[in-house]
Amino acid sequence: MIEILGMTSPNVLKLVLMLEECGLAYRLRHVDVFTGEQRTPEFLALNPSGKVPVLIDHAQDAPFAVFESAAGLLYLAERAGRFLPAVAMPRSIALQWLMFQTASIGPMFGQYVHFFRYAPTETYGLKRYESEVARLLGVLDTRLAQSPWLAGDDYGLADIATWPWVRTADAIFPLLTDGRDRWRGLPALRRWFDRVAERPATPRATAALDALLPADRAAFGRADADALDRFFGRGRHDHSHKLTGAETAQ
Ligand SMILES: N[C@@H](CCC(=O)N[C@@H](CS)C(=O)NCC(=O)O)C(=O)O
Repeated sequence: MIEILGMTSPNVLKLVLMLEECGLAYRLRHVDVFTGEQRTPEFLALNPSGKVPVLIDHAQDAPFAVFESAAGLLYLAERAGRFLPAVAMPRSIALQWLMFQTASIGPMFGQYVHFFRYAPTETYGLKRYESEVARLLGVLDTRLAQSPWLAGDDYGLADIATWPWVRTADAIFPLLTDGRDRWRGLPALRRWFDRVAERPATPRATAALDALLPADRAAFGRADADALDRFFGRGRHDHSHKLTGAETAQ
C-alpha cells in the first residue's frame, strides 16, 4: 500500500494521477499545511524540506518515505515499470521534460499563484512571474505542436507532472481565463490538456484530490494571521526546525 501525505495542490495531484494510471492501491492522508503540520519533527523526519507531497511505501520491510513529487513519480515508474522509457536517449528526453516541469513550471507557476492571489499591493513580482509563466506556457505549446506528448510518442512522467500545473493555470491564471478567448495562442497545449483530461485515470485522480478540499478549507479557516505569515514565508526567516531545544530556549 502506498500512502500520500498531501493537500489539494498540483504537486500532490501528480502522484495521485500516477497511482491511478498504474492501478496501484493508495490512500491519501491530509496534511494541515496552514497551521504548520509539515514543520513538525515527525513530518520533517519524512521530508526535511517540510513540504507535501510525501509518498510512503508501506510494502517495504520498513515504511519507505520519498519526498519531492518528481522523485515520487520516478519511484513509482520504477516500481510499476511504466511511463519512463528504459532506452538511454528516449529516457533522457523524458527526464529533460520532467526536469523542465520541476525546475521551471512548478516553481514559477507557484510564485505566480502567490503574487496573483495573496499579494494585492505588489505589482513588480506579479508582472515578473506573469511574463515568465506566459513564456513557459509558450514553450509547452511549441513542443506540443511538434510532439503528441511532452517526451515524444508516448504519454509519460513529464505529462503526468505538468498536467496538474496547467490545470491550476486554467483555473486561476488570467493568462488562460480572461474572458472570451481562453487559451489564446496555445492551441496545441489546449489539445494536449483535453487529451490528458479524457484519460480514464484522470477524473479518478482529480476526484480523489478534490475530496480533500473540505479539509483544506477548514485548515485555512483555522489558521491565524501568524500561521499564515509563516505559511507564506512573509515573516522573519524561520530556521526553528534546525534548532535543538536548548538553542530554542536562548
Ligand atoms: N518541489 C516540491 C514542492 C512541494 C511544495 O511546494 N509543496 C507545497 C504544496 S504544493 C507545500 O507543501 N507548501 C507548504 C509549505 O510550503 O509550507 C515538490 O515537487 O514536491
